[in-house]
Amino acid sequence: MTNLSTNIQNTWCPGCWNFQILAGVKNYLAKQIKNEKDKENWAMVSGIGCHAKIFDYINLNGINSLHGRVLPTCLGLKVGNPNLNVIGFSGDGDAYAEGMEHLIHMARYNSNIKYFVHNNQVFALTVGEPTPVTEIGFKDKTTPRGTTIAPLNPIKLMLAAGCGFVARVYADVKQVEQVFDEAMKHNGFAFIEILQPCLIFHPDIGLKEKTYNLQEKGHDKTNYFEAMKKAEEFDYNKSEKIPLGIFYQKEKPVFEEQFEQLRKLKSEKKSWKDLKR
Ligand SMILES: Cc1ncc(C[n+]2csc(CCOP(=O)(O)OP(=O)(O)O)c2C)c(N)n1
Repeated sequence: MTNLSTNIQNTWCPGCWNFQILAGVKNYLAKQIKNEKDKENWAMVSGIGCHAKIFDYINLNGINSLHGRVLPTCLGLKVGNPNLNVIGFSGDGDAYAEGMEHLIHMARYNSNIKYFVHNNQVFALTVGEPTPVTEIGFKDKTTPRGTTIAPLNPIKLMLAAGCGFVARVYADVKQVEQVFDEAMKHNGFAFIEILQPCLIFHPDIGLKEKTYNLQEKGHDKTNYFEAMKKAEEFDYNKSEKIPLGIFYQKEKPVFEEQFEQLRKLKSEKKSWKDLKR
């Protein structure tokens, strides 16, 4: 057994749903990483925000990147060493505001990166301003009369952008561990949105009791149009039900597999540092 914990003091609020995400991720990693050598096969990247503190609480190599720049950092790691399992963590602000352009293009590029978005519907670390997925009517100090701008639907957006693995889970340790496992079996970019209410600035507005599992209802995850229909069910303002699970999965050409040099590095289990200049 290798130690995936760190001795850094955890500064998330007591009871924060991020603890569930942390536990789910660590549970999965603990099954894959048996010793210090195995750890060399993994790298993690986080953005900036409450979610990003996960970087401090998992004993893995990686980069605590800039706000909104998780995906280009992940891509750099992957291209530098295509043998690495690269996992990224963003908040909804990080992914859908500051990092939006990277998200859309990563869906197109389809690098084999697993990407978790901790969606608490606010910029939490900066004390609760609305993000692109905050519901209409939400009030904070910057929007005392309530937001009026319609939230976007990230699942629909990812489907439209060509993402080959589109999933949503609630911040529940088991759901996170399970979807991580499914995402790792997928060769390509995996987009995983995690509903992670913020206890202080955006508590659960009745979301959890509306959730149901797509796979338990026999959803065909290979059917793009069914996936779009399911994505429509939840729009943050007036949904009766919230689908969770894998909306869509389809293998597509993977970015790093399209370059001879990178294919060679992968088959020889090498990285750029092994190449002669
Ligand atoms: C380029 C840039 N813009 C703004 C900030 C300020 N900032 C730091 S954390 C943060 C909010 C992060 O929100 P989110 O990504 O949703 O993560 P959360 O804190 O909710 O987990 C912001 C706006 C920054 N650090 N860098």
